[in-house]
Amino acid sequence: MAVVISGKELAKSKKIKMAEEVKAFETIYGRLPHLAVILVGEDPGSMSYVKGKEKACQEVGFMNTTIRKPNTISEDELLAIIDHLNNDNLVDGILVQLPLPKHIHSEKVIQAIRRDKDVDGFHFENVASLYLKQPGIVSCTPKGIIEILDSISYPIEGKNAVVIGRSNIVGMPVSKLLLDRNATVTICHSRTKDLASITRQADILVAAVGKANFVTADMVKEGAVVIDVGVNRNLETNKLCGDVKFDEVEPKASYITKVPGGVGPMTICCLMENTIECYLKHVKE
Ligand code: L34
Repeated sequence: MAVVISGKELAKSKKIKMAEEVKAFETIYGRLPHLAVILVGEDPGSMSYVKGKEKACQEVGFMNTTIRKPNTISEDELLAIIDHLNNDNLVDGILVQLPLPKHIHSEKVIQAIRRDKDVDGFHFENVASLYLKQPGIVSCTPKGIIEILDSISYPIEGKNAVVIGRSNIVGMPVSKLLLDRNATVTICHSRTKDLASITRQADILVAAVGKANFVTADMVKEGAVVIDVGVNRNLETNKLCGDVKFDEVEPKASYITKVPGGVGPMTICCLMENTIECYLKHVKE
């Protein structure tokens, strides 16, 4: 029987603390942190996550602008919006919700966001800072995963961490963060041979594959900590599920996160933290 770590509850308590801080900020610095979110199109997942971000901004007391555009928007129009937000001194953070429609070059759009407003931590310089252990904005999902492990005071040092998935958004950065905590990290992916023999060595197993029910009980070591990063949406039922076959993996794990209610809410919580970080740089300039 595992302890189910509630990312939702953890995020809730962290947001209450942030709301207190933010209240004080207004008196000290004369304005509130401001997060701008751009949502292109009507992907049900993206719409839901952006709603979550708006709600979190309300909860912590940020100013929030969400710009919604149809998926017919051109790359130039989108770049013009970013340019405008880059130059708005009252905007601290800019986030373009991914994925973008195919006719838009996502990387070009993401890199157009000023580094000091890059609350996602996707800017080349923020990515480089992570790998060179320099100060910078760390992207929200990997940061949230580490906060989840810290919430149970899990001693990461010396442990075997296995990350399934090598994306720039989750797999790669969370691997680096775990390595920085002195875990022995193995990154697995679609070409990995005998995946289960590797994942069975994991004290910490991070599933960021993007395939429902991908991680089964036979892949998990007794007593492992299992972090499910999957956001797989059943388009018919609109239900969200993770990468882990929860019912069979849970009895083997010592700690486990669930989808929904696990990593997702912590992603949003870390977005709030990153916005505060950018805001404090701006008001102290
Ligand atoms: N630019 N694009 C950018 N930044 C990000 O950090 C994201 N991500 C991913 C998709 N695209 C992005 C998110 O915000 C995934 N993601 C995200 C954020 C929040 C939640 C899930 C994914 C979340 O709150 N999930 C809830 C359930 C919400 C629902 O039911 O729709 C949960 O409890 O898991």
